[in-house]
Amino acid sequence: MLIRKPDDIPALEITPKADYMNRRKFLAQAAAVGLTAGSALFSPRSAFAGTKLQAVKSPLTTTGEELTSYKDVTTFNNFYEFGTGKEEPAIYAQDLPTRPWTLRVEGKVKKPLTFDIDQLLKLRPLEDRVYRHRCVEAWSMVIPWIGYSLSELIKQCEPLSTAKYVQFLSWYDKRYIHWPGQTGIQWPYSEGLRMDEAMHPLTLLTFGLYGEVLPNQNGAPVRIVVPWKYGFKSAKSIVTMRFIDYMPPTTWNELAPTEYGFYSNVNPNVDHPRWSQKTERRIGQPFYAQRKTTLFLNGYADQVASLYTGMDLKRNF
Ligand SMILES: Nc1nc2c(c(=O)[nH]1)N[C@H]1C(S)=C(S)[C@@H](COP(=O)(O)O)O[C@H]1N2
Ligand SMILES: [Mo]
Repeated sequence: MLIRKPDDIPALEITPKADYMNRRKFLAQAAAVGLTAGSALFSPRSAFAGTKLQAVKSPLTTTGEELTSYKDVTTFNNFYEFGTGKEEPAIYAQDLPTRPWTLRVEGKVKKPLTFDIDQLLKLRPLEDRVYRHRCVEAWSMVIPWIGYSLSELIKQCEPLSTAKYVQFLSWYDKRYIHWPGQTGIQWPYSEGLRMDEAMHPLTLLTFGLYGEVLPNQNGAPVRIVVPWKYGFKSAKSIVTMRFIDYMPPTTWNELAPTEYGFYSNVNPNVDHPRWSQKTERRIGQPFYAQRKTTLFLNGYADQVASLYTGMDLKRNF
């Protein structure tokens, strides 16, 4: 993507190795470039950051993979609301106000409900689930998430039989967006799933990772994780879930429809128009071990291939 950034922030061109988790150092850097000067918007790092979450091991966890380090998981991110550089969300997402937070369920449901985040956290027992995470940009990670199946929440709302898709809308406040207008993205970030995909037990309503609440840059306080699809299907920091009878417009599909389809199932046999999807680079691995063969449906074919029987996955990419 061709994205120009303001050139008045050279001090923030920090190496991805820098320790952004050190709040005080960050504040000093921010102050040095005048980020906090006169800014009422700048809120201190969430009081919830680092809070432990109790979770039980899930039978749906992925085994046999080495976990990507906490540091890589939390400093190499895509979260365009907070910048387009991989290292930017870890800095700028500290502004994300994660409390109070509500998730509104609307549209074609018998019970349109608004859940407070703390209510959502207690709705079902939290599970530890390791998933492979494959970005459309051909890199991957292995992340120990915490959450419960999205289907558990959906059931509470009793969708009508006319609900065919569910749309997820992310938090959006233009006062906090970094370099708004420069990505061409229409905010809020929008994603969607077909109803059967949303109801699949692997689709995780996610509150944490590595035993604690989600760091802001990973989509605090609640996000979706769909492990057999490219990462962009997994909307972060969601505030609305809308049940609808049509395929919803989605951020990346609207931006570049020939490059990003609605389904976006991980598929090594369907290349992106500008690069191959046959292999991936596993973040954090030594150079000689980084290249991995990409697996059909990201290795989850046994569980989810039946959702797509009879569908031409080259056309429905
Ligand atoms: N709201 C929102 N959600 C988003 C994105 C984003 O830019 N905004 N990026 C997506 C992409 S491209 C990926 S790969 C994953 C990255 O999640 P992670 O940073 O927790 O690894 O989040 C997805 N969800
Ligand atoms: Mo991604």
